[in-house]
Amino acid sequence: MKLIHPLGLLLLSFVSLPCAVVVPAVRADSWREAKALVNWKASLLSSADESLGSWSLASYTNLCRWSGIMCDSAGHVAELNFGGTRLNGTLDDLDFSAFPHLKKLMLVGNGLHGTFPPGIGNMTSLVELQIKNNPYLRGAIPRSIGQLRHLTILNLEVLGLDGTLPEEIGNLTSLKELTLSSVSLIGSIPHTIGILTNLRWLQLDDNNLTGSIPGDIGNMTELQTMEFSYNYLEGQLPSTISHLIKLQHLHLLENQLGGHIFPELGNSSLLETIGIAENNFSGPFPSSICAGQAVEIVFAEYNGFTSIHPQTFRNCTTLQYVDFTANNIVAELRECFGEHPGWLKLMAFSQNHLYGTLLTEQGEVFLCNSTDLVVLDLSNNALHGSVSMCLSDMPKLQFIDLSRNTFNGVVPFSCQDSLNYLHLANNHFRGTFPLGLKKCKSLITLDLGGNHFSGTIPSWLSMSFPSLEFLRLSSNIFDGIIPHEIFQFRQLRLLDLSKNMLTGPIPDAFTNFTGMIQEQETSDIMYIYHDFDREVIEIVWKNAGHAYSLRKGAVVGMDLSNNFLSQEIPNGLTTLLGLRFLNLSGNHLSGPIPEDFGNLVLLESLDLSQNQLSGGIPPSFAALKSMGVLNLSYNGLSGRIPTGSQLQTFVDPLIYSHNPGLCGFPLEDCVNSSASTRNQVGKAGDREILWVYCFVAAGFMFGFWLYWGVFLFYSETWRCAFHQYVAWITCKGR
Ligand SMILES: *[C@@H]1O[C@H](CO)[C@@H](O)[C@H](O)[C@H]1NC(C)=O
Ligand SMILES: *[C@@H]1O[C@H](CO)[C@@H](O)[C@H](O)[C@H]1NC(C)=O
Ligand SMILES: *[C@@H]1O[C@H](CO)[C@@H](O)[C@H](O)[C@H]1NC(C)=O
Ligand SMILES: *[C@@H]1O[C@H](CO)[C@@H](O)[C@H](O)[C@H]1NC(C)=O
Ligand SMILES: *[C@@H]1O[C@H](CO)[C@@H](O)[C@H](O)[C@H]1NC(C)=O
Ligand SMILES: *[C@@H]1O[C@H](CO)[C@@H](O)[C@H](O)[C@H]1NC(C)=O
Ligand SMILES: *[C@@H]1O[C@H](CO)[C@@H](O)[C@H](O)[C@H]1NC(C)=O
Ligand SMILES: *[C@@H]1O[C@H](CO)[C@@H](O)[C@H](O)[C@H]1NC(C)=O
Ligand SMILES: *[C@@H]1O[C@H](CO)[C@@H](O)[C@H](O)[C@H]1NC(C)=O
Ligand SMILES: *[C@@H]1O[C@H](CO)[C@@H](O)[C@H](O)[C@H]1NC(C)=O
Ligand SMILES: *[C@@H]1O[C@H](CO)[C@@H](O)[C@H](O)[C@H]1NC(C)=O
Ligand SMILES: CC(=O)N[C@H]1CO[C@H](CO)[C@@H](O)[C@@H]1O
Repeated sequence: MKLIHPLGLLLLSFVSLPCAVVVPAVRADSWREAKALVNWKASLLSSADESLGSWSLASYTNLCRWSGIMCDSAGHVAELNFGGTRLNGTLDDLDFSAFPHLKKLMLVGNGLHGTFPPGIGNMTSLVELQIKNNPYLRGAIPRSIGQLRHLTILNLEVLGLDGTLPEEIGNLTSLKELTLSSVSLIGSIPHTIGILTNLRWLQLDDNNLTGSIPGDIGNMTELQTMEFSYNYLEGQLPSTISHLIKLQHLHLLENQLGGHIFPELGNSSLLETIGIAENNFSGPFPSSICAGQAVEIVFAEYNGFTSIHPQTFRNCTTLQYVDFTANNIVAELRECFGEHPGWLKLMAFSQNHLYGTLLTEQGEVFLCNSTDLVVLDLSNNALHGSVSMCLSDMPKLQFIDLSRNTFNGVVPFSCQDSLNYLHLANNHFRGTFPLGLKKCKSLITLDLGGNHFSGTIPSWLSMSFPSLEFLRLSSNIFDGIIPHEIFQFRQLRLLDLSKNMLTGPIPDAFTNFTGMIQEQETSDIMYIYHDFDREVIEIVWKNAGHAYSLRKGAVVGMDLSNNFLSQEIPNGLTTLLGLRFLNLSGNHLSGPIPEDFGNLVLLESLDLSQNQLSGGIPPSFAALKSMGVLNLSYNGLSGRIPTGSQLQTFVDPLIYSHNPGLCGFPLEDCVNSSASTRNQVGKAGDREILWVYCFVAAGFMFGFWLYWGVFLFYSETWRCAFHQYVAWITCKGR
């Protein structure tokens, strides 16, 4: 190739003689550009060849038609665009200085490795530089980047860099968009960033940036979006941010920022989003936050705010999403939101100290005007009083969590088809199972645990809630039997009826109970809004309570403990192969443990303690390879504890205690104990012993009647004769 080229150039120069002044100059540039590209191509691994097939020096006059290349009107390479092309190599052999006219360079998802090339600063005409999704591209952003004075868009995302953001970034005074997301930047944000007064978009999220946000940031008066989330930024928010009168979106989620928020933050009449969640902000939340009348989103969860001024949200007609979960806010509910807050798709104030009731002084529910409400989370506060009907008038409501307050009275409300999650746990609700819920056809979770509900568990639940996955009715005073229809839920994966007063057998009707048959790896729970993931349910397994995120998906379990359930453990239970935990402790269950228990290979926690189970531990127990917690104590079990690698890890003899007939590791060895010989004989042996006892008893009865019957029923002479006969035998024996 190299040999052909001068000849070709010579030939071409002759042919196009009239244009000899201009064209050879362009051709010479083309030659240089083509050569740089072909040299680079040669350095790439073979897999790149196909996509760059058109690149060859022989066709350098066609350079502008090579794949990934666009030329300007003068025929210079103006754009290199390798979106999605697998290049599989480094940028080391690309001569950047060969492209003095390049305006745009795009390298997206190319499998590039090696280091970020300093030579990139030679492309001094660049207007747009985007290098994205090349996670093995290492090194640092070079200082030479400051030479790209015409750059208006710099977009580096998902790269494996580890350097700081160089001060020279401040030289790029034409920049309008600067995105450096997920590129592992370390160090602090250079104050020179404040020089970029034309910048509209500044995104530095998901890096390892430390230090404080420089006050110079207030000089960037064109800024509309500031995204610094997911870093380690600390210190106070500089008050100069209030100079950013065009700011619309402020995202500072998950940093270590602290102190008070200055009141002027709300002055901007364009500010829509305030994302300050998961920091260490404290003090009162500024009352003027809505002064600009544009705020739609306030994500302030997981901070240390102590109060919300009563006026704060009253005039916030634009507000839609408000999340103050897990702060220290002490406030009266209605004082905080006004009598009729019309906003809100999302209202999340869980884990604060809100007090008061949901009712207004006129006895109306203060929330009734919020017909757009999607999420209402007031759990873990100090609210009281009754809960009203109007929740059923909210056609978009998907999530209600009022758990862990002191609400009382009956649950009068019904719901719309929209409702997926209903959490009313740990309050003082009473009355029978709320009939109004019959209409909640779309429920995925129903948690009524820890209240004073009474009466029977209705048989219509599985009919009315066809999509239910999580049902928790524990710690109430439900009585009566467990209706067999409970096992007609097709998607149920958590059933917790523990700590009630249920009687009768566990129904053996599992054929339609398909939700527990399979392992549930992931959850198909949809996000209600972008990252709201507070769908939590309290479960007890492995002897401890957990606030379990439904999003984790994997939990499949049944807890029927602490009731008055009787009769045998149904065999059908052993078909629920997805079970991760099963707790039947504290009932009156009797009979043997089903032989096929070993089928439940995913079982991690099994508690059958405090029942009247008898017989042996089935040998199939040795197959329960996932088991981490086992408790069989306080039963009437007997025989040898099966051996199996997993069972050998249960060294605590207390899990078998109060079963007088059990032996083997970790209890006493079966061979030496008297219990063992009897047990090894097994059931047949037991039957023999029973026969022996019967014969002995029968023999005794026979003898008894033979002796005393004579006295009772026969004549005096016979009695005497009999006595003499016995005496004679006795004497003769001596
Ligand atoms: C890149 O090249 C290496 C080494 O030849 C090869 O193992 C790898 O599969 C290639 N990757 C791609 C995405 O082509
Ligand atoms: C290109 O950039 C490198 C590194 O910044 C530099 O050493 C080299 O002199 C530059 N070449 C040209 C032709 O500008
Ligand atoms: C960034 O922080 C994460 C987590 O702290 C760490 O694993 C990673 O190595 C850090 N990256 C750099 C480039 O320092
Ligand atoms: C920002 O503005 C202030 C006050 O006008 C000035 O003192 C400071 O040097 C500026 N910062 C930058 C980085 O331009
Ligand atoms: C910003 O708001 C505060 C009160 O919230 C007000 O006193 C101040 O004048 C406002 N500043 C500007 C520049 O609008
Ligand atoms: C959070 O702020 C408080 C003071 O408001 C301070 O005592 C505490 O150390 C801070 N925590 C962190 C992790 O910075
Ligand atoms: C709320 O709006 C009313 C009526 O427009 C006004 O009188 C009041 O001052 C406003 N309150 C706040 C805190 O802005
Ligand atoms: C809210 O609802 C009440 C009655 O339910 C009504 O009187 C009031 O006008 C409504 N307010 C708004 C702002 O819609
Ligand atoms: C399973 O569901 C079918 C159809 O709904 C029903 O006919 C059948 O009786 C159910 N079986 C059990 C054991 O509940
Ligand atoms: C079974 O439930 C009881 C309470 O009903 C609880 O105390 C026990 O720890 C649970 N067992 C396991 C293994 O979690
Ligand atoms: C087993 O269950 C009994 C009764 O339910 C309980 O008292 C005991 O603490 C439990 N033991 C273990 C080791 O979990
Ligand atoms: C020409 C120019 O503005 N150069 C500046 C580039 O950035 C560095 C570091 O901030 C400055 O020292 C230069 O003056």
